[in-house]
Amino acid sequence: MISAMDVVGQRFEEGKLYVPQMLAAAKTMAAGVEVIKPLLKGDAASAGKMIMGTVSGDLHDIGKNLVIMMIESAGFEVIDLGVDVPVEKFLAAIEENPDVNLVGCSALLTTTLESLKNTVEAINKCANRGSFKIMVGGGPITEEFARKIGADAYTEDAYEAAQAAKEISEER
Ligand code: B1M
Repeated sequence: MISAMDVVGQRFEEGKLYVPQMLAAAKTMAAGVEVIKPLLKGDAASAGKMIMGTVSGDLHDIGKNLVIMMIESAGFEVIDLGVDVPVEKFLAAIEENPDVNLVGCSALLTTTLESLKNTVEAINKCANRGSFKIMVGGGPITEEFARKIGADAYTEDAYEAAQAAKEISEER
């Protein structure tokens, strides 16, 4: 399904597909993901708690939802803040959940990289910053950019995200 989405993205870039078709592809993929979801059984033991959202200005949520699905199946409880999440909402969720182990931010547009940077910078100033790790991911993000903005981990896909979640939450 991800490869098919890449084809949709490529055709959109070439002007052969438009936003409505891109949206239809997204809805189709979301329906497919719902079929897979019950097959991924979560670990009964709680590995920890994660807060996750797509940053302000960005409406893409399929990648975020896949990451959530994999991280839940690795035994984490995930609080999904949704899409277009303002910095204040991330900060409020962190304050309301002092036992949080991981905060994840997703960004899919080059235009929302700035928003990701602002979000991570603000989260880095939280009083309890030492008690959780920040993970970022999404198309335009690189390892170098993630490090530069002060995130603890960058992963390219949902599988790697779940592996990293387990590893870095154990580092605490
Ligand atoms: Co949008 N869109 N889109 N779009 N869209 C892209 C991202 C784009 C690359 C298409 C293209 O031009 N080739 C392009 C961005 C270009 C850029 O900035 N460089 C683009 C654009 C331009 C736009 C609009 C501006 C179009 C317009 O309106 N003119 C607009 C922006 C709206 C907004 O957000 N403000 C827009 C809108 C939309 C739809 C709403 C129609 C729809 C999204 C619907 C939805 O998500 N519910 C949509 C779609 C479907 C796409 C493409 C085709 C597919 C995205 C997707 O779901 N991929 C996309 C092209 C592409 O990606 N090939 C495109 C599948 C998904 C599983 O992959 O999201 O990358 P991905 O997630 C991966 C990894 O990135 C990673 O793991 C995931 C799973 O392996 N990951 C993380 C993601 N988050 C992570 C977090 C982590 C770790 C890993 O830790 C916390």
